[in-house]
Amino acid sequence: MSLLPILRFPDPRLKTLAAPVRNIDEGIIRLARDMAETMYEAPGIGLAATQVDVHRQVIVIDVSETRDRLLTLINPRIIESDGKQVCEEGCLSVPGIYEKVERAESVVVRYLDLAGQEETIRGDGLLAVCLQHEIEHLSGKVFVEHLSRLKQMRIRAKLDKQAKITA
Ligand code: K2U
Ligand code: ZN
Repeated sequence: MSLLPILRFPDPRLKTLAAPVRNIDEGIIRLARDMAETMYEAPGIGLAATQVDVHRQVIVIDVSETRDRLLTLINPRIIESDGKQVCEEGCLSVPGIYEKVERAESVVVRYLDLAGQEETIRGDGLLAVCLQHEIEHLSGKVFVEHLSRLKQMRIRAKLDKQAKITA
């Protein structure tokens, strides 16, 4: 098992479109396992392969209080969405930034599990937010792009300042 380095916004690699997984081989299974380990260690409630600079459609999620309900979704697709909710979001690629984002209240997602079985999951509340947030990463979008241009400029300036201090 290994911890994977997480790309930091505004790294241009975060804008890469992830390719569908055609064959769930040892490499994909190892990637999913390392992503889960990285997510739990961060700690986070979700992680997309894009964030660890692997541009394949794989996400891991665990929104449980007990941190023992891992979901691994391959080639996830939102097939239904309903309602609206506003939730304060964070992102392991945008450390220290938490902003409100409007998203669908509930979603239905079709995906492949690690055994290659087609599954469907309905999520609402935080699970719905996390599913949308992670699936968006696979299309090269980071949650701050939902914010105003002014807010995005302020966030970039803050992260640049942080990077200079820690360099
Ligand atoms: O993509 C990521 O970096 C994962 C986010 C997941 C997230 C999605 C939607 C709303 C909040 C978080 C990280 O887990 S951010 C860290 C975190 C952990 C628990 C609760 C909120 C934020
Ligand atoms: Zn994120």
